[in-house]
Formats: sequence, C-alpha cells, structure tokens
Amino acid sequence: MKVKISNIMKKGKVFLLAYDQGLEHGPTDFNDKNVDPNYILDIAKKGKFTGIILQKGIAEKYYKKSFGVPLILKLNGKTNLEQGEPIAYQLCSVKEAIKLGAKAVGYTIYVGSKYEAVMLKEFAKIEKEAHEKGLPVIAWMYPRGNAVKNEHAKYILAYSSRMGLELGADFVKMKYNGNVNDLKWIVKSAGKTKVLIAGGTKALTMSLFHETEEIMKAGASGLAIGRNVWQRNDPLAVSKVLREMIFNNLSYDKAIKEYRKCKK
Ligand code: FBP
Repeated sequence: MKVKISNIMKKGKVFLLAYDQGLEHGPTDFNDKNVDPNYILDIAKKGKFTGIILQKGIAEKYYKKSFGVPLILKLNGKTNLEQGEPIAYQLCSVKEAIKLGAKAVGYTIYVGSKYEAVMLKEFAKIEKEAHEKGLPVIAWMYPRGNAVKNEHAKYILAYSSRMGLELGADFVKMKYNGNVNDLKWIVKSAGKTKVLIAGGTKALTMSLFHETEEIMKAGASGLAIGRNVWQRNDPLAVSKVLREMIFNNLSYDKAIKEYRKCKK
C-alpha cells in the first residue's frame, strides 16, 4: 500500500502540535489551563495544525475520529525519572493506533544510547506494519546517552537524520542546534526523508520566529512543536504567525508585524 505522507501535510509542509510531555516530563510542564487535553485539542483545531501528537491514553479518552485534525499516535515513550542510559519501549501497537484513528505514528530512537539496537529493532517492526497499512512514520531522532558527548553537535545530528533515511522513516523529528548551516547539512543528509523541528522549552516569541525563519530556509518541512505554543498565553496568535511562516514563507520581519496585529 502507498504510504500517505500527505495525511499530515498541507502544501508539502507540516505543522504538528505535540502533547506527549505529560509522560516525558510530568505535569510540571502544565498550568491550570494546558493540563486539560481539551484545551490543547482546541488549539490544534483553531490553530489549523496539520496534526496532533498524543500518547494512547489521551487519544482514547479525548480524541474523536471526527475531530478534523489528524492524529499522530506516539508509540513509545518514557519518563524523565530514570536517569540511566535512555530507552523507550513500545507502549502502543500500530493496530491500536489505527483503531484510535491515527493517520501517522511516531517513535523515539535515542541515537547512541546503550540500548539503541533495541529501539532500532522495535522501530523496524513498527515501520513495516505502519507502511503496510499506508501510515507514515515519524522518527524522533534524539542523540542521547553516555556515548554522545554533545547532543547538539552537527556530526551527531546529521548522523541521526541520515539514520532516519537509512531506516525508511518518512519524517525525522529533530532538535535545532541554532546553526542554520548545520541544519542545511542535516536536511541534506536526510535525503528524501523530511525533517521536522521540535520546539523545545519556551523561548522568547522573537527568537521563536527568528529560529522558524532559519529552520524553513534550511529546507526543513516544518515544525512539530509543543510547549512553545501551548505554554503561551496567546497560543492562537503565535500559531497563526508560525503557520504563515511555514506555509506562506512569511519573513521574520513580517512575522513580527503580523504578530503585533494579532495581539491588538
Ligand atoms: P516540545 O516542542 O514541547 O519541546 O515537544 C517536542 C518533544 O519532542 C515532545 O514530543 C516530547 O515530549 C519532548 O519534546 C521530549 O523532549 P526531551 O526528551 O528533550 O525531554
């Protein structure tokens, strides 16, 4: 079956809202508003995201197939309590994801971890099944563990994006190290695998727009962003501007003007 990468794309670009931090970090990331999954689903819809990333528990209890924003089911995950070599085992099957209405699945590989091989094997199985069912696969490629001296180094990030291509991932989700030339090489190394950039901890709005301009100029296909949207008190204004930057190449200068307009 043909893999439908267009499931989570618009005009060849991607804008995903990530909300799996409750498992990865715990509710320390949340306040009274964004602790409620319905608040996030509302942002995903009104912010016109091309997909929402959830773990299975939230999808089961809050996501309806008729919702209108495609679901990306995250199939593995872990807490940040265990401080040893990172490993995140599969927690949900492709079958369950499809039953919940998923239009794509995601899986984290801790590149360089002592347990890398376990995750590669699990990923390969998941990818095979997802592709047989026509579902695109996003690999969170996060270099981490004792063997990784600097997880932001160009070398290890490019190695990770290339791994995504070698493994057959449709998209890799990576962190931006703040160097646009490094990102160009990382995107080039990924070949036909599309590169999505994660948001990270909440940044100043201006730096978020500045980085987004660089990210898109470097050839990435879009953002898969969480805290930098839903931790703000104006998530819809920020989403609107980011959307324009991703889908309509809005420049940084125009983004600032647009943002000020949205705030009025
Ligand atoms: P953010 O945009 O909030 O950084 O989310 C992106 C993401 O990949 C989430 O999907 C995931 O929960 C989190 O980052 C994991 O980040 P880390 O492993 O660095 O704690």
